[in-house]
Amino acid sequence: MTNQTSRPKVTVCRGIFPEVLAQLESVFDVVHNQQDDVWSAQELIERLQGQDGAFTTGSERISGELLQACPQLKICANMAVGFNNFDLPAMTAAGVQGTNAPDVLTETTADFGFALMMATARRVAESEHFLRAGHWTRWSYDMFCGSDIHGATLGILGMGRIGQAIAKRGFHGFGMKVVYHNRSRLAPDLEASCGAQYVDKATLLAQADHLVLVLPYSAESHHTIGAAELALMKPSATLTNIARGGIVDDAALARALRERQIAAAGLDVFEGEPSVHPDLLNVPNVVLTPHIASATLATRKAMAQLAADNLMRFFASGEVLTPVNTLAAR
Ligand code: 8YV
Repeated sequence: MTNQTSRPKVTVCRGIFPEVLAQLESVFDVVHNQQDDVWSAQELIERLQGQDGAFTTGSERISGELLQACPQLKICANMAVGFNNFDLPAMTAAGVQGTNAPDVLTETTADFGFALMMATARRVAESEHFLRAGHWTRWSYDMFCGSDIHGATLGILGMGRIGQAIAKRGFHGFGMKVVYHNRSRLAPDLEASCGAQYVDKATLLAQADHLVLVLPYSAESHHTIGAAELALMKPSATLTNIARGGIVDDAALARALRERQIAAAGLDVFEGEPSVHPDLLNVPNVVLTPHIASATLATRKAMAQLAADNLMRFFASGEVLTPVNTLAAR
């Protein structure tokens, strides 16, 4: 469909794998950002004006204001499964196709969620800091005692593909009891494959020894875990967030950690990231990672390829592989 005179114009908003960029450059006129600058909202508008498509990551906010300023934009392909950076109603109203990058990151992200939960329960980061600081001078019977994963109760809030993959690890690999809460209950065969039992949110909070958050961010899920929810958890419990910043009230969590209302937390995502609430930096019983749950080379390449495939398919045929909105027929 594409030829030299009518090649669609596409902006790739962040640095990406050179081989994926090369594929895009073979069919589109590309504005790229291989220096990987983080553009302000105004700079993003300027780079998207006159462009037909955008390759975005979770860092680029596609707002109503941007869509108004860029009326020729037809598609935004997100290199992320989450798409809370899209104002989806505004995109749909403007006839802009949105796509995400699901499935290719499920197992990798579940691996990381499990790793972060284990590091949190077994105090891996805290004890490493102790060792590096030269404080390890002798063994003692209760030094860095944490809590068990095997046989414990794993609580999962948000039982989509990643939640189910974490549940399977816990149930089949570690003999955990798995309880979950989700907007909708899974079909019985899916519940059985995860060994998971559906409970209401209060029961989940009260029963979980290790609570993992894997729900999408939206206005409704803002501060799903705040002071009131933390108060329902066991003092011995851990909380792991690999979902999105804003699902947890970070100030309330820092307080709960400092006061040992819960034992520990593992956080890969933060409100206002890459800034991290200063109180979280000052409590020892938290493992902090910089939004890397999907970060293996193979998975990041698959995510970038899927976003690129969505763009190439769209401009070749009008179809996409992984839409997040449905446009009225044009
Ligand atoms: C991305 C993510 O690395 O896919 C998601 O939703 O949170 C991560 O895997 C990040 O959003 C960058 O696009």
